[in-house]
Amino acid sequence: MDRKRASGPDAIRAGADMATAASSSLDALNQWVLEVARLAQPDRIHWCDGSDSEFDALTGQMEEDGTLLPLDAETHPRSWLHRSHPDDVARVEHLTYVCTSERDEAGPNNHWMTPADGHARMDALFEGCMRGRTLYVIPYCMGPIDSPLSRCGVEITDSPYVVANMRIMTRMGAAALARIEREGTFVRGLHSIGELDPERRFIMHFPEELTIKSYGSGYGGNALLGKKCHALRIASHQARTEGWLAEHMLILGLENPAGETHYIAAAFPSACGKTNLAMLIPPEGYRQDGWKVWTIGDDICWMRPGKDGRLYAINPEAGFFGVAPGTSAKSNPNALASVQRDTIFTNVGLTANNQPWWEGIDDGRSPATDWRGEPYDAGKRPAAHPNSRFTVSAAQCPSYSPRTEDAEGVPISAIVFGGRRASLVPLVFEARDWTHGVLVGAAMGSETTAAATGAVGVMRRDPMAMKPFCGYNFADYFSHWLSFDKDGARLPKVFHVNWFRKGDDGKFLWPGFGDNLRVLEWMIKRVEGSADAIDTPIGALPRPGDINLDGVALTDEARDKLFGFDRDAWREELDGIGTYLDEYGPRMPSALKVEQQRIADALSRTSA
Ligand code: SAT
Ligand code: MN
Repeated sequence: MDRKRASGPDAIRAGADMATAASSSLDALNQWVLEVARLAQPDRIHWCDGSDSEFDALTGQMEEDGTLLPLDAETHPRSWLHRSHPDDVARVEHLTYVCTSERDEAGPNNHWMTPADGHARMDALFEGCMRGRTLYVIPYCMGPIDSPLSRCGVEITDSPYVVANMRIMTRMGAAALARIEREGTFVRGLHSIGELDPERRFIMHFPEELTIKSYGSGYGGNALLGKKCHALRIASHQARTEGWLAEHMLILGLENPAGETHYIAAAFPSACGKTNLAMLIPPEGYRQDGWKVWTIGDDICWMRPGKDGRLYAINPEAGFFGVAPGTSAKSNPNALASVQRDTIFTNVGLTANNQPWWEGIDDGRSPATDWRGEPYDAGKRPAAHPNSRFTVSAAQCPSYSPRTEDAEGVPISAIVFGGRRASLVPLVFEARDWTHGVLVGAAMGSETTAAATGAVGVMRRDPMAMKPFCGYNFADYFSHWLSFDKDGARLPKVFHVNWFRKGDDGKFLWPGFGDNLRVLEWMIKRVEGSADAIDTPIGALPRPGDINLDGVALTDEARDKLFGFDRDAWREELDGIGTYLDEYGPRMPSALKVEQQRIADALSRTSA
């Protein structure tokens, strides 16, 4: 153990002497660890170095105490199932707070408390909560360890499951600690599973202090603090002050037959197919022609303008925390191939042979045990929880792009926004310029999914898919987006897609999955200036002939709905968007209101 680092009861006692000596960032880190230890009273402190032996020791210990169940070692080597508490299976948006000194800083899009109230509430929960437990200190880096776009954090947790997941999802351990020592700043994330009591659960953010406190949940975005809490809520705040963007977007590279790769960043709400799109396998004909999709990230994208005026993006994460149900050899063969080894599954079902199983895996096997560990009974509950997940290193994905490690990031050619919209919204349209693109993102709507607790299938506005994740007032966030349109900027084109349009019979009209490449191809050709579209008030729409539909059988209804727009229904939508923007009061940038009015007027003109 490095003697600089506090560990064990001696170090806790030594804390008082260190209080005045917090000159370097490691001293500051030490001091914070000691403060937390004094409050939470752990039996032990363990500094994570991120090594294989540490991971083996942790997983071994979790196998022994039943936290992890080893899977069939032949078919799924070094892989486990974790069953979370049945009341702790998704993010809890109603218990997630942004604590800023001014309420308006957090905005109507966030639950708010003063920082003083937030700390008081959380510190009371943390008091003595780690008695009998080990306090783990996890230094981590979000993004390639040597990238100027990356940012570091330290999570303190009492959950070894969180440590194991953070090791897969972030660059965790010694290298991150060295960068923290060099840089001096880091995001502080304090986490305890507490009693896993939904009545004693809060996820609080203190963006002005670059601090997170999370109590009472061991699940995903509530507990792996590098993910939504740091890389989106805190990072969006940092990005605003430092001139970059922290977004809920996948990043993929689309390589054409000439060997040129365009990078696309795409925002969809949780559980709307980001992982599938990021790992897309082109349809047969495209594959033969030489098209290829490269995966950079499936959930989070940090972007900033480069010297040439283009936006450059990195994936701050190192792994995927993907939704298991629906993942199959047909829907996402790359994801399936990724999770054959070295994977932690959470809340999936099991076959009689201890292999992971979920609804939609469609490989002929059947479940024996459900996600709660009970014998599978189709009448009782699904085998896998709808929000069950796999945690796996990104490098295990067959389509993993070597550019993921690029310190400078990849240049973005197109930004895509998309929601789950059963009606109204066509397959794809292109925004006429950046301001229109920002409005398209701000107006995004989507039906809710199982990724958060609460009703599923309810349409809500989810601007840029950031409704649960923007760490400050949406009105200021839209202003920040607009501010990128300045002299010298060479901004990406902005598109909106809807893979989820349904016909009168309630069935999806677009085949989706690999066939989404046809839409991406059109986008890239628009970027290159080699594809057609017609201008409409809502944006530039392809005609069916502008997109390669060879081999896709579409009914007349599908063609009409996927490639057309209903002027009256869109007039109503624009009214709804206007009302939504007004909810943000005078902070809402006037440019967005002007843009909304421009489109509403164009829709009202019969000749437009
Ligand atoms: O639970 S997570 O926030 O990590 C996953 C998601 O909801 O997107
Ligand atoms: Mn997500």
